[in-house]
Amino acid sequence: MRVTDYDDCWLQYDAVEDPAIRSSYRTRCTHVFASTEGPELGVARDELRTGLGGLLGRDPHLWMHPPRSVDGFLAVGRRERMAVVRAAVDAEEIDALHEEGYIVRSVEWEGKDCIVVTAATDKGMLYGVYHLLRRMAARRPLADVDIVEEPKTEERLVNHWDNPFRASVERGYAGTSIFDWEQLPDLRERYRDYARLLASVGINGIVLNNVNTQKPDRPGANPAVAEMEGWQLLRERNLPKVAAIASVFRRHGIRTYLSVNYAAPILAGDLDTADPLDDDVARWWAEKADEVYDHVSDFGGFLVKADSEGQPGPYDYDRNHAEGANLLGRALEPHGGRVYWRAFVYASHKDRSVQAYDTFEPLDGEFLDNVTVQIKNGPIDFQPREPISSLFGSMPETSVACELQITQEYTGQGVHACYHVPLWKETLDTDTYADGEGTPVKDLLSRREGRGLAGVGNVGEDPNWTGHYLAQSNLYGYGRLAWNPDLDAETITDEWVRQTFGNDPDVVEAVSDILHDSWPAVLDYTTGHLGLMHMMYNQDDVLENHYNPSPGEWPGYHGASEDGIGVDRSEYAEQFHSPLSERYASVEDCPDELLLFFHHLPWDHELDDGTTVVQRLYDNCFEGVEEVRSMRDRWAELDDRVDTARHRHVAERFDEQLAHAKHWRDTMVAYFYDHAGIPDAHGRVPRDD
Ligand code: GCV
Repeated sequence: MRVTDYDDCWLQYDAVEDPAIRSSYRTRCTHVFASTEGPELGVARDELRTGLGGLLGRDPHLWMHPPRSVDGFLAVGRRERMAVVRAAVDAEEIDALHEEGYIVRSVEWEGKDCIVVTAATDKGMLYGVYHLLRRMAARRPLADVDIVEEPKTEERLVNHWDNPFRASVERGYAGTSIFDWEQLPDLRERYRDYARLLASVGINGIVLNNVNTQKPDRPGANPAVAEMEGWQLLRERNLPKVAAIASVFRRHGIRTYLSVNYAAPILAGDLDTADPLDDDVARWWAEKADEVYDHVSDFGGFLVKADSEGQPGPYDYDRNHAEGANLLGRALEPHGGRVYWRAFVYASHKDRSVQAYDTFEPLDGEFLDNVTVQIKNGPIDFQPREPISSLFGSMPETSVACELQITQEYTGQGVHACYHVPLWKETLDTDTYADGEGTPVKDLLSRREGRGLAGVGNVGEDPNWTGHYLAQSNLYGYGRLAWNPDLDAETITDEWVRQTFGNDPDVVEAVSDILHDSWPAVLDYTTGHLGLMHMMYNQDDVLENHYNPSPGEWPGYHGASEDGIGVDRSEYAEQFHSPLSERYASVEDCPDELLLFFHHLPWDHELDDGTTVVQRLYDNCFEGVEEVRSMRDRWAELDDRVDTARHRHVAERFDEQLAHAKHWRDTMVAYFYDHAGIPDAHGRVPRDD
């Protein structure tokens, strides 16, 4: 049975308690003069009705003309249509504004205290309305507000790894997929609410289905499942379903995309090849694109995982990835569509880290303008921490997007608290030196069509959307960072906590601190905080995959042996621009947190502070558990400040996380001791329990 009673996440709109703030808000926002023309403005009006109704503690009055006999009002509309907007905003300001930008400004007009929200487009106004509501949720003043805001990136996508028809979500920890393909084109209320959540943080694209569009051909794979996989969405009979979902997201300023299978001409068509240089194949894709756009006129485009983990690709025909991607680019080009072509390609290569660069860097300049190469933040696979991908800054002639993982595949899944925003900030702020000093990753993603961010989504059918309540912060934070990668983590955290848990200063401080301590804790007990990779259990098709510790399983990733630990990835270091390449290649200069990613070092190698490698690993694993204990205790203290249901939910998970962190610690320290044979200086290892 589908759940219908679910959470509002950060769109709670709790009533303002402070009388002075409430009165100021009521003066300016009880009466709303809002345009009605476009679909996005309809959404904006609905959101204002809900949001202001909650915040003001009474229903707002919505007007089709400026209200008279009132002390003030909120105006949402175009400058050319509203005198009050003209009084607040110059024409040149609107002309200079990005099409998704907006202005929120207070103005005195005909003796009334007014706020205007305006933009060059309806979508911009919708974003402006969400900004205003966010500000009110944080109880910030409206009397002298003057905000001119534009996104820093053009493409801000959420990628769903949802498997249509099976309703499962690959690496999803929040229940089954929210997309009910059996019932579509019938729509669910949940689609609208999800679209609201995404639009409120500025997401403008959604990929509906998993990049794995076909069950890999491997022993144990269930052949019956292949009949129900995502490649089928391209079939004519399924396109009305796609169109129905797209109609909901469109109203919220979000374009719909599909993951497609490279062999679709064979699977969904009747060709016997998918060779990108074959004329029939090109014709098939062009006709398929026409068909898709007949159903979804503003369709965003295709996302492709090719030649990776069992998915087909151009290598099957001895073609390269530019030839592969451009085939789809040409088909989408007449419709204004875009191909997101993933750089996550690896196979039979001695070290996975170098392969994306080896594959794609030589192809720089060969991709069509409407092809974006989508690059994971790091070279391995969403580990708790990785260096940036060396492809950032190495493809100046190519549109690139950074793929981040919102879902917590390797960071505790649905159980552990792990706030990813600081992790993402680290990636986005890292200087690539591509154009000399001062070329951080985020600048390579900014303000050019086809560049931006893609986040692997974390929502599912759970009533709270994300499985773990605190994981809502990752969805929120992703959206906010995608809109503006310059935002600092603290600002994003503060916004989220206030909107989600209210403005009690003790709660804001405690929850913010917990979130900020959560990633370092996970790093400590899952990696020893020295850059180890893939210490997780790693058997496909089992629930605990990538959750439990299993360091002995894939030693190639972390290099533990009798003589030391870590992997010599000097070849990877060479792929960076100077001075990053030298910094990573040098044991002395490499930052501690990446040391064992780049170097194989003796267990007794001394770090800067005189601690040995093995001792630091022990210390950090123990420290990680204490950090979780502290987070759990701080959360427990909020029991009379947070509502019972949410408090209990998070408290239970902290109990589970603490037990699991101990399991991680004990497994890891035993493993290190087994290889190093060096006891802990504090007598904690070997353990006698
Ligand atoms: C969608 C990792 C994950 C897979 C995922 C893959 C990818 O290997 O474990 O579940 O597949 O990355 O990003 O394509």
